[in-house]
Amino acid sequence: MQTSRARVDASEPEKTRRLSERTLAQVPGGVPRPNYDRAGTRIGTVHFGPGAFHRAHQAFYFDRLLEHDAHRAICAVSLRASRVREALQPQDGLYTLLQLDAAPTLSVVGAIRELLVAAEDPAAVSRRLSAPGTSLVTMTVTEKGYCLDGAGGLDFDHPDIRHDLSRPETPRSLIGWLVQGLALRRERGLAPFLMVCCDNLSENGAKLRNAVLAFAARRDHALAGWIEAQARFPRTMVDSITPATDAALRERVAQRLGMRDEWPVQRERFVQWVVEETDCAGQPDWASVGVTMSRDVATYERAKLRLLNGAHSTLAYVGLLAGIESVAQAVAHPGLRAFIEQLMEQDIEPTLPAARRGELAGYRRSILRRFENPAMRHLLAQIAWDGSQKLPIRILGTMSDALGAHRPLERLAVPIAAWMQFVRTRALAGSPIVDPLQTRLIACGRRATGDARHDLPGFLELPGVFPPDLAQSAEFLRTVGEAYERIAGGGVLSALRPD
Ligand code: CS2
Repeated sequence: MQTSRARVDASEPEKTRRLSERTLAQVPGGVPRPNYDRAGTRIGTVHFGPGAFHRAHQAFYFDRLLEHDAHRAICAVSLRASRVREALQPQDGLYTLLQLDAAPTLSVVGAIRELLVAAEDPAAVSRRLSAPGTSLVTMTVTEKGYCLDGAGGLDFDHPDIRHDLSRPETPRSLIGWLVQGLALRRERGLAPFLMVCCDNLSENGAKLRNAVLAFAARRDHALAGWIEAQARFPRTMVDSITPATDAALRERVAQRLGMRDEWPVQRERFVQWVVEETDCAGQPDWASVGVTMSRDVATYERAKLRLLNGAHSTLAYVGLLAGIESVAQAVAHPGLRAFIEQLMEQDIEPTLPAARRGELAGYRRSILRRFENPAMRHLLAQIAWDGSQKLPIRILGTMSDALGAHRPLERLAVPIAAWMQFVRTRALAGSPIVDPLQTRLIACGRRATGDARHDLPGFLELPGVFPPDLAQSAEFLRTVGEAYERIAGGGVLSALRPD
């Protein structure tokens, strides 16, 4: 990245001054900034999907790593959209992170040294992926970015996957890019990079591995064999609540810095990253910056996805139907609070591995405290995005386990029914639904009448959402149908109370 080292003109008005290498020295003394020589760092990591979560989470850890390992700087690659590059390139990759709690703190993060948009400059992305210095590829492309089908395998009918198989050198999908990068490294006699999925998928490492191998096998069997033998895809659990950037944050940061930052990010102070230990050479010293290395990521991951994310999605759909705006407001609502506590304790926790049962009550309480954070305005509407992709991981897996163990489904059915009613309400109001299945969801919602027998089949036929064990279960249909009709008839809060 080109950085301008010209002196700052002292007369430059504060309003127009912008965060960059050139103005970094003007950042007020109390705001921590990169504690290393940025110009002396080297790119060792390619990250796909540099949204707010990546910048608030992984890049924060890597900023610390760079203090003692200069070869870990990040090349941030957006697959299509150029907004992040447009905001951060003029800032030489610098941005601010606000940590929200009773005493909020601001810091400048410098780990991103290069910003690329794959659709605009595929050659540059290929160069980075095949560079000898690149040892790590990380990603946060959200659930839908992996192009998986309902069974968790690669969806060969996905338009991006079809495109990438016909034009493998200029891919559109993450999976296409990973395989292209690996193919180039193999040709050049380089070892594969370590691939670290940082999305909220269950068994994220294995799903990524299967998708990469399936795609590679369609391209070239020898390549697939090489990846299978040599590449590693550790499983991870990532956690930090990251409300989307809004005008209030930009203004707050500008006031404190005395200069503009086009895209600051914010998160709660709590941050956690658990990475599976693998035998791959050349890894960063994860533990030195607070990453937990574990051979048992499954336990952390399942507890987090089901308890935190499951509760989040429940609060989102139930809360929005009740006219509530934020997570903190939702957990302050007495009826909703009691419901979510019961759901977590009585319905979700029994499906989690017994080994950690003793710790679950404390974990549940800590999650609820995090949701209450008065310094954070985390909009339920943000969590409600992509329900068709999130609910299978966050709630439906718990329901399958509960069904298998002959445990009750009544409470677990409520978030599913609330999601269907949320879709119906938005579709009838002509409001957009942010979801890769948006067109089908709007059609389902428009046809819906409020009668479960009429409406449920349309939802159950959505591709890749409802696993067969649930879609064919009379108990599942009964409990979701009853919750759905109670919401339609008496409002969402009536579905939370026991009969
Ligand atoms: C949230 C998550 O937006 C959502 O769907 O549930 O982003 C959640 O805040 C994070 O997973 C917390 O680590």
